[in-house]
Amino acid sequence: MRFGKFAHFALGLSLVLGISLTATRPAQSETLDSVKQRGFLLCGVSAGVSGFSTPSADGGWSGFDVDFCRALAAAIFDDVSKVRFVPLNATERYPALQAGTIDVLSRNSSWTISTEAGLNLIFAATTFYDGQGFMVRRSRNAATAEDLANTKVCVQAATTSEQNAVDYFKTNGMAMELVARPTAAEVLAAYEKGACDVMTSDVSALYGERLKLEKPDEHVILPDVISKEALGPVVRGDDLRWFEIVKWTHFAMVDAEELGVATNTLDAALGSAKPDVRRLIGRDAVSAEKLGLNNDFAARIIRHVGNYAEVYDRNLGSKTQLGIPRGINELWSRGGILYAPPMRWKPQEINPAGRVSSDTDSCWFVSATLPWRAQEPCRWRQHFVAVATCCADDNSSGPCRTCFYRHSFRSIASLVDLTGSKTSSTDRSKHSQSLFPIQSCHASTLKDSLMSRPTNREQ
Ligand SMILES: N[C@@H](CCC(=O)N[C@@H](CS)C(=O)NCC(=O)O)C(=O)O
Repeated sequence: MRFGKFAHFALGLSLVLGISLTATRPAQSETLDSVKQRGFLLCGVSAGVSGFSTPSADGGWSGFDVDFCRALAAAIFDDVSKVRFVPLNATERYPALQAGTIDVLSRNSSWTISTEAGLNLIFAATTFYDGQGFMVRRSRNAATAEDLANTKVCVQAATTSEQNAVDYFKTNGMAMELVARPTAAEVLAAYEKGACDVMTSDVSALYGERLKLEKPDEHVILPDVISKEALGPVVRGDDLRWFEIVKWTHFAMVDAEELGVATNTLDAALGSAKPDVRRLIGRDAVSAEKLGLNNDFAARIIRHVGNYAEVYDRNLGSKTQLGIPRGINELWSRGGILYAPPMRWKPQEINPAGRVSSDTDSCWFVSATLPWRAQEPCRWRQHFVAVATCCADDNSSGPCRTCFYRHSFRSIASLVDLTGSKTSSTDRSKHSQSLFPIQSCHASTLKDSLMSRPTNREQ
């Protein structure tokens, strides 16, 4: 019995018996287990949208959506070849995901409430912010979409584009006739042979489709963008762990771009002392193991596929035929809306009273509680924690050898060491056996704070 069916059964039973079920997150991802068992990922892509997913003559695939599948394979297997691509048109895509034919859908799919609420699927992230546009023959002399009244509009069936087009013409009191076709190739063929005056789709897809026309220059994409299309990977709604794996695969790529970690800088990053870089690439504590991934999953993605910018530039950027400007898909820090939470420790894992957190199996945390007044440069908090990776003092990323679970300064000193700011043994003895809170700020600030803290604060 699939977990989904079990969940429905359990929910039904609980309603009948009046028992309330507390939602708990399974420790393992059922999808991840079956991917690992099978030995490769099954990734649904579009049958052929330039820049996003394009099959080549030798059976290979390339594109932005395809690379996302490869990033997942890298995260799971450390091997990008361990993925099979399943081409799906708009009508086929969601049933294929629901039926388990694919593990994830990475196919220019727009995030909608009906997909999530109605089909029990979840969008894990927005990997490309798009919008719908129109393509017309240059000879038509249309300057804006308002010039498209009384036209025949070609669109792919079972897409958000179909509904948006109807809405747009209705809202603007313009007559139109919709010409819907099941595949992208049929839509383009209908447009090319004159079965319609206009072709409408996501702007990114229009750029690619235009290149397939015999004379691309004879066609223009109008400046109007009539909708918001948040495109991203989709998973089944019954496997939250898998959802998190897919989501953090995207976040890792965006974080990597933001931190300047790319394929050609990864080796340098592996020796970096910067805490946020070290966490990203799994040198310091992250909780990826909880998801069933290795802590270095982001490093694997960056090594084999690249960060977000590398993937964008390779498939869609100014050096490609498509040349789609980053626009709103630029990082938030550069004026776009691409924003990923950083990889860092969860406050919930902070334990009171200097006890080791429940996470003893991976030995990530050393914690301490102390009422402490605000003090610069680290703003001490009432309850804070010294967080230390358990892997030996030598910064190795190998298996756990030492768990720094004692609330002694030795643990703290080890933390300082591991964040790259070397602390001498003399420093250690000065502060031995003290228990005090530490905020996870920069290694340098942290060290200063440790060294300048008042003594005799034993709690
Ligand atoms: N983003 C829209 C449109 C997606 C879509 O299917 N667009 C067409 C535009 S050409 C496409 O990708 N077709 C490729 C195919 O069917 O393989 C949606 O999610 O409904």
